[in-house]
Amino acid sequence: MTATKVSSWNEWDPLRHVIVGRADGCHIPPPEPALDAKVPEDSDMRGQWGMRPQETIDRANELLDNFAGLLRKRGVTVDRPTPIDFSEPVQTPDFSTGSQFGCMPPRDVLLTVGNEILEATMSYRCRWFEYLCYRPLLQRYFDEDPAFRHETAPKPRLTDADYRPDYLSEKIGVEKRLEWTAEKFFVTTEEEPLFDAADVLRFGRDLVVQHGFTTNLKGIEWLRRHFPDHRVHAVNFPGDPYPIHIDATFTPIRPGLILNNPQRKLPQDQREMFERNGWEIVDAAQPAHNAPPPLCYSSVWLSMNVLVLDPKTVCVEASETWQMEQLDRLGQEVIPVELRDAYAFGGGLHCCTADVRREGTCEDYFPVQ
Ligand code: DAV
Repeated sequence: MTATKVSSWNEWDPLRHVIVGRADGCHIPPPEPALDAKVPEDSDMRGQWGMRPQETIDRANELLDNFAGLLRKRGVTVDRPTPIDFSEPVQTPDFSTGSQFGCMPPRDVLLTVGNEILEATMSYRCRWFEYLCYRPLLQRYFDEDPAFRHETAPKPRLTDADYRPDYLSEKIGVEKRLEWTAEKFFVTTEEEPLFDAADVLRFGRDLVVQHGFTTNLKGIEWLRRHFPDHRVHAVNFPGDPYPIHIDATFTPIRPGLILNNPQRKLPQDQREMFERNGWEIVDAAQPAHNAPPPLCYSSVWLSMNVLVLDPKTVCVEASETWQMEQLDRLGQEVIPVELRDAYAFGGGLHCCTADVRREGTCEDYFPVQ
C-alpha cells in the first residue's frame, strides 16, 4: 500500500487511485424544480418516487463491485463511499424535500484539481447532503496526505428563486426545450453560484465547464475565482434538451483528441481554442441502444461516458459496440466493462468514479489562447 497522495490534473493521465460509487439505498427522489426539468417528459419515472427495487440495487452493486475489482487488478487503488440513509428527508431553513438520492456517481459531487478535492454546491435539493457519503474518505486523505486540500463550495440556499418557473410545466415539448437551451435559458437562475462537479472537465491549466441546468454562470465565475491559476472556459451545447453534466457530451480521450456528441455540437466560436492548439474534436459513434434502461435519468449517450485509464487505454460499457469500435479505430486499447444495469443509479463509467490520483503534472495544453 502506497501512502495516499491526492493529485490529478486532467482526464487521461495514468490512473492510480479512484473512488467508485455504490448503489446502496438509492432513491428516486420526490419532484423538485431542477430534477423535474431533467426527467424527460415521456419518462417512466414521472410521478413515482421512493427507494429503488432491492433487486435492481443488488444488480447495480454487483456491476460496480466488478468494476472496482477490475481496476484493482490493474493496480489502481479503489476506495468506496459510505452511503447514508437516503430515505431521510432534507430540511434546511430554506427548503425541505422528502428523500435524498444516492452515492453511485461521485463524479457529480467531487472535483479533483491537483492536490485539492472540492465538494460542489450541487443544484438539486435531494443532493444537498450527498457529500456526507464521501467525508470518511476525505477525512482519511486529510490525515494521510499532508499536502491534500479539502475544500467545499458555499452551500446554496436552493430556494425557489434558484429555479425558473417556466420549467415547472410538464408539457413544454422538446422543440421549446431545444429553443430555450440554445438561448441558454436554463432551469437554474443566477440567484447564487451553482455547479455540479460533473459539469467540469480538467485539461491541465484549463478547466472547461458546461453552462446548463446544473451549473449557472455564477457557479462558473465562482470556479474562476477559486482557481486563479487556471483558465476557466464556459461552454454550452445547443441540441441537448436536458443539459446536465458534460460527460455524455464532450469526452477527452488523450491529449489532442476529444469525442463530441453529434447531437450536441460545441458551437464554432467555442471550438477555436481547441483548433488553434491542434486538438481534434470528432463526432462520437452512435449509441448501441435506442432508449435508456428503465427508471434512468440519463440519455442513451452514456455510451460516451467512458473512463480513461491512461492515454492509450479506455474503459467502455460492454454493450456499446459502436463506441468500442470507434475508440479501437482511433488507436486506443478498449476494455469492455459491463455497467448498463447500473445506469439508472446515476450514470456510466465516468459518472460512477472520481479521481484521487493520476500521474503527471499541470501542463498547458492550450498555449495559444
Ligand atoms: O446525456 O443524459 C448524463 C450525464 C450523467 N452524469 C445525459 C447526461
